[in-house]
Amino acid sequence: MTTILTYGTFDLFHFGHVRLFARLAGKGDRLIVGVSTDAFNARKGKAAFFSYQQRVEMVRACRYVDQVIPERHWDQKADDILKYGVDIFAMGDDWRGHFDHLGVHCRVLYLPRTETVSTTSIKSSLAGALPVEHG
Ligand code: C2G
Repeated sequence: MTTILTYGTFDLFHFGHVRLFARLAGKGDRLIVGVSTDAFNARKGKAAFFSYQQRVEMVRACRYVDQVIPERHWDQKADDILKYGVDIFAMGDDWRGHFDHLGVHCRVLYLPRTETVSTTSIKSSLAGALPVEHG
């Protein structure tokens, strides 16, 4: 069984997140998603619109996701990889290079982001600043 692990805030859950999960699910048998807690987001300098529990509820409801775990700090990844027997650690390519060190434990993949959407662009559009591109 091939287990895949990824992490994120997943605020304003959108099709960019879904497409990432769909691509990851296609590469293995089990997809585990680490959702950043509100406290960790504060350390990341991110203020999510939805709470941790609300974001977990949405991610857990996604058909491609098999398990959701909390992401509480930057350096839990290696422990999680070993704990869950992860074969592939994957992130969107805005993180390219940041997690190469985890290559001693498992394969590390960076997948192209979905460029036509982001939580930031959604917030800006809702604030009346920018139209949300649909592509
Ligand atoms: N993503 C994507 N396409 C988008 C938006 C996001 O593929 N249009 C991907 C990102 O590349 C990332 C994941 O979705 O791999 C989650 O993105 P965020 O919720 O913004 O998470 P981030 O703030 O990058 O936190 O330890 C890792 C961090 O928790 C990642």
